Amino acid sequence: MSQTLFDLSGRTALVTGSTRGLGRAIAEGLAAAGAAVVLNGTGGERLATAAAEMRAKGYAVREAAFDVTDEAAVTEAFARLDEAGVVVDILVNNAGMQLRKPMVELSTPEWQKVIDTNLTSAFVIGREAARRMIPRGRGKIINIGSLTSELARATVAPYTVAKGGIKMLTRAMAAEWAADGIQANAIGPGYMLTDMNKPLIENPAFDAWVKGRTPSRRWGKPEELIGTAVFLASAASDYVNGQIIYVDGGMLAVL
Ligand code: GCO
Repeated sequence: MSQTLFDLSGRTALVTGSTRGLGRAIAEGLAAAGAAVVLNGTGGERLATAAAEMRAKGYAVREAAFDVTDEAAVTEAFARLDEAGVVVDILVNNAGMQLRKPMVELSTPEWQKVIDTNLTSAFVIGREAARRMIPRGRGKIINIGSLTSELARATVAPYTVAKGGIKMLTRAMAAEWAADGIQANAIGPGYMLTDMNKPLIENPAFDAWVKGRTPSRRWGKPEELIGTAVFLASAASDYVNGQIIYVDGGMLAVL
């Protein structure tokens, strides 16, 4: 029973920003649970290498090179998947970026870029996916939130605003698409060991703060998101909708 509930065989998952970091870990986790995976990056060597590494592990992998902030490129990528007969059953809106700067020094284009990358892309790609999921009467959308979906941190204002938006976009998706058999949920990772967080990990004061502030007393590993991702991608979560599940070592639960 539990094996069938979490089995992703026969399903295809598109994971944005999946050449490295959290997206890569989630893509590998979904593949290990049986899904075929469409990896995404802006192209070039990193995407080809990630795909080759996953194929070497025996996983079914397709590459979709597109910039998540380029709407025309997104539409084209979906058209190419349609032509190839690839049905996206599971969408993970993971692609994201960080820009750490005090707000008084932040330019409007910088603000916009962070919002476009972390929030608007999830709407645009989610809409393309949902347009195809709705007629089929099923689909899974997993958005990647953050602790900053709930709490602010100085120097990351646009990221915080985007991730707060991700929480509400997830609810908006559930509100509009749940009746069509789509489950839209989010994962809120805590402080994770990723390239994006390298400057924080390498900063002794920040590292000490994370370890002191997190009840688990450590940073999270990207692969620690897999269980929640598989749950939200599988039949096990068919009546779970509009939720954000924090995988944060307990951080949001305590002061
Ligand atoms: C930061 C980090 C964030 C956090 C994440 C925690 O600057 O605060 O880059 O990305 O790791 O938001 O959920």
